[in-house]
Amino acid sequence: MTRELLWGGATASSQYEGSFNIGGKGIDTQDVRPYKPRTSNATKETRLLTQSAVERAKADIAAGRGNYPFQRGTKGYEHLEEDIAYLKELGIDIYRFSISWARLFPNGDEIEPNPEGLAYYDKVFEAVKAAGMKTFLTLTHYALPLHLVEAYEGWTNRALIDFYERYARVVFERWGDMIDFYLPFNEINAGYFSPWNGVGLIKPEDGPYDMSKVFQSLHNQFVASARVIRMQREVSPASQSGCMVAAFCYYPYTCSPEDNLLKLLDEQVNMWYPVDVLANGIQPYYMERFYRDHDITVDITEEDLDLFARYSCDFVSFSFYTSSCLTTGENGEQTAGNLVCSVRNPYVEATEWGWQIDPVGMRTMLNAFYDRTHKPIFISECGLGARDVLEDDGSIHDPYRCEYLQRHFEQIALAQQDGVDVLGFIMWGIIDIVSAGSCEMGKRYGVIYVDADDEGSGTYRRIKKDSFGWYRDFIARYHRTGAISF
Ligand code: BGP
Repeated sequence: MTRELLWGGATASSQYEGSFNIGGKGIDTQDVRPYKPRTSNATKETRLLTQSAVERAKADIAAGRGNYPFQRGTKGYEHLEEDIAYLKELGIDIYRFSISWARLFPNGDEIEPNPEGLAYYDKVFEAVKAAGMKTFLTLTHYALPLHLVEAYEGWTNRALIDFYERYARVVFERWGDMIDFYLPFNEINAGYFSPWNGVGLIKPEDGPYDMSKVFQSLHNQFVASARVIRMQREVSPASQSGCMVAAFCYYPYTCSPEDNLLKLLDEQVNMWYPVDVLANGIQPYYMERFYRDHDITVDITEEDLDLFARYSCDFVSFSFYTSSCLTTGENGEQTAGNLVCSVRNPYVEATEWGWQIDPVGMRTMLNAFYDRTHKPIFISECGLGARDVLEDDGSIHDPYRCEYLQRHFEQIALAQQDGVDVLGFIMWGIIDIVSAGSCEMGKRYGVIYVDADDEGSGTYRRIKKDSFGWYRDFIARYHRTGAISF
């Protein structure tokens, strides 16, 4: 029997809310990321921050200067009621959003939460529920209180596990009966590729990250995930717990045995490692070799392993945007992708940002995740980042986004026929928000346009794109007929 799917849309606090220093909120790791034009090769400075970059940002904040897009997001904090009304009109079944840890605990290590932060999210949960939508909560979506980076060195420090469980307990004790699905972390594999976003690690000024610190941080986040699930099952047993990774749909660039082995080995460390720990409840064998080969030391206790075995998640989730070709050779043109770079695949098209459009990859990933975990799967992010144009008559025509969605929905239907237990699909960036990777406004994902640019200029008024009506009608037709159809 094929499950009736839930159709949704997503935002993330740091990319959407803005009001970074309003209502008692503390500074977080996203507030200090500067905008750099993508044409410059400085974009790494926006993603992998050094100590000097953090100091410069703090000085800019004190002086009220500089272009830090996550400080303003797309002003969701001020537009809450209006935006929820749009989502209700859209008719989505479920809304994915994240709580800003620094809004509840400005420094992250306080004992008591910030009352203004509690009051804000009371409004959010009430508005979502009043609109008849289910909630899909991301407990933290890349935004770590900056104090935890500066005073504790981010997730390298096991102390963050206790701080995080304290924060999560406040969330579930206050809103647990309104949390239908949740993720302890967004893309918990990102800490390897984006240590600043993923695990709050400052990049050394003159060299690479200490990989023992990176993998200790990942392990500590896995322990925190399991501790949160243990607590949630006491406090709010009806909520469904998930683990989420960025899906890396890898293809060997050639049929050489070495390229094929590379695909398997890279998939293990880049994607399956968190899934095996958090969904399958094991510390996977292959990490021993990886640690040995890279001279990595990670402190893993018997108690940690017992937590993994006893508190694995209820469902599995991934973000899917693109696929990547890997090769051991030097052949092939490099291209970009979500979190990693790879070789250009001649069989698929790519976006202006180099992200390859591969709907069949969605079906491949759904089968691969279900095959590995035998747990229901929620697609928690998928969407098309594009340069949408606001016409003189106030319309925005984005047929390319409707086509992207249709081609991916067709593959979800095929995966269901394959026997994969799919829970639902959550479109990324249901409303235009700041790009996590590039800090741009110009890379738009939403079915709702926000009139703002990379420098923060604009009215921030909301305008429905053509894709708004397309998605609204698709969802209504699906629930009327029980089938994915166009
Ligand atoms: C994922 C993040 C999202 C979102 C998405 C799109 O890694 O979980 O926050 O940003 O990527 O990426 P970008 O915004 O860089 O286009």
